Amino acid sequence: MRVVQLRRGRVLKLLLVAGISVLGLLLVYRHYRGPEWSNEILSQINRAGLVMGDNPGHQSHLSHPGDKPEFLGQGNKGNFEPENYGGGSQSGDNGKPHQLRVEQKQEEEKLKGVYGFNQLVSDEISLNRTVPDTREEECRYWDYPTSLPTASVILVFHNEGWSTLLRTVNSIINRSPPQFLHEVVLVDDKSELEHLHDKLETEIKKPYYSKVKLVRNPEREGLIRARNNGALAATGDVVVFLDAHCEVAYNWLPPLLAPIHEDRTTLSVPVIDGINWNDFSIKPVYARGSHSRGLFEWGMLYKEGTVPAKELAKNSHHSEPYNAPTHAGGLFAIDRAWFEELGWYDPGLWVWGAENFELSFKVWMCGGRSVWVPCSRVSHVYRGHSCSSCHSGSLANKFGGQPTTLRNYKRVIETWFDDEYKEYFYTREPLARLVDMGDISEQLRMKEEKNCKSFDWFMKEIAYDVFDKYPRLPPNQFWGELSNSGSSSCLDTYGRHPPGKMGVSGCHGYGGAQMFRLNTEGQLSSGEWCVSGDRSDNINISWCPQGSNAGPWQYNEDSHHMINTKTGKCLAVHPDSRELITRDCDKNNQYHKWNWKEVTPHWSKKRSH
Ligand SMILES: [Mn+2]
Repeated sequence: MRVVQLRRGRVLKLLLVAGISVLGLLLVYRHYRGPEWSNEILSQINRAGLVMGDNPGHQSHLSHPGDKPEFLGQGNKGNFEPENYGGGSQSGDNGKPHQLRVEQKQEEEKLKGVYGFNQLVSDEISLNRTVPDTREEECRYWDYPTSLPTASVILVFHNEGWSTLLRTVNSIINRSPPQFLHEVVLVDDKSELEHLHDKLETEIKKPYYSKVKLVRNPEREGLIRARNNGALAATGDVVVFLDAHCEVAYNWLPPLLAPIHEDRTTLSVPVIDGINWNDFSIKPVYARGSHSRGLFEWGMLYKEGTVPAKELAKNSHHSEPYNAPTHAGGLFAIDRAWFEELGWYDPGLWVWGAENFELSFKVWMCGGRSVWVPCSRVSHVYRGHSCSSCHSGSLANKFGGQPTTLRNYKRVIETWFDDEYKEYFYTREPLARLVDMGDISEQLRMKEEKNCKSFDWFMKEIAYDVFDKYPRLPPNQFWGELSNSGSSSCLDTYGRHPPGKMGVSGCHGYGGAQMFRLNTEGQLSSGEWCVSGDRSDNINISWCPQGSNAGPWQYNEDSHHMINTKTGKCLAVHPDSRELITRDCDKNNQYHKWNWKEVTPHWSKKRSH
């Protein structure tokens, strides 16, 4: 880890050098210990980090109960509102789309392939373009406390485009009250692209970027650990994580810091607007005036739902922050010391995935809260194109082909779920039982030590709307691959999404698109999708009915028939076309017979024994 730039006094610089040397040694030590990042090492790194953050008079920010934002009434502009919104006539100003010229087509396509979005369009848009004010009008009329905590905004990047990265930084510097913006910490997760080396270091030496500091991971860590590194290097009161291809909007920071100022155990989340990957226009993702909040289904896929009326009733204004069980993961703010108390992100999580749940669960269950903040807006580029620079590369080798996301889910549910709820996860993801999740004793110890509440409490008090969409799962009657006797092939979704047509293909034994479950209520599903049982011959992968686990399928272990009880017909394979069809059941026809077989993937624990 190398801190490339920090503008401080000479004494502080010396302290820094000492701190960094210790850090460097620890990182080398960690490097030789391999991928397991033990908490012991983490805490040592942290002590070194505190040397770096030894600002005179610096204390961690305390809660100020009752010191709340104040609504000034319609038409009375708040204390941190800008004079103007939007304006300007440069390319992309006001979040308008930008068009390229015909002769740029070749270069445009090349860069799309590298970055996953239209980098050439981004390069032609000013780094300090104006954006639309997508907030509800009420947001302009709030005064915020003037003694808010300071923020370290942390941007993790790997092979980020030049202009998208710097536009993120510019928007933060231009649109944050300087007294609250302590620093912008760039964490380079071992990028290969040329412009992110010397060129970037030279650029951020310009006085305009005096608050920007650059930390480089000595090896590729993935998003989760890279963020922990950023939080360790940060010296502000609050860490604000953003993706490195964002643009913050007008008066985004005070509303995000205010709930933390009031209660330091708050995790606050800005509302995301979309930056179009192709023309870089900025549009709201959510319908105007609507409020959403983060949920999950039992396979731990991130979901959102409309905020229940019960939550909104707790506020006197529609623009106020509201409780949310979880968040998408990319953008949020948390008090740095509280984050540390919670053990940062579980350092045993690999690469990407489940870290948003882990943090939300522990924040809520261990005495804090999480809110979404409608008056804090950040727009984000969603990639719309495959990209060569965003591949995991060396990361994949590092973890020996193990399913890192599934492993992360398992760590999180084994730490935070009660037994009853763990069963729902394993029902939804049977292969997770076979994953080696590593050691979670540190996480369990923290949970015990902080006397954290039960998951049942969390589900009943905070995430109760999860049940409306995703009720408690009944057990699987069968799971695995479903092979047809006549054709010797397996039921397959081909990885299609609803309402894609399903079929059969050669049985491969890896699960994936051939992995199915039949529950005790007749629902036949694959991942989060269901196998539809309509009257036509076409068997489709379709959306499961919301709020129900029921379905029409029944497997007869004697006849080996898979029967649709609505139509009374049997699932079958056409002997000639090899299409998936339904027919009147015939006990002598091998093409009407199916067998369930549990799969054992190559990475599973069972095999290695
Ligand atoms: Mn992103």
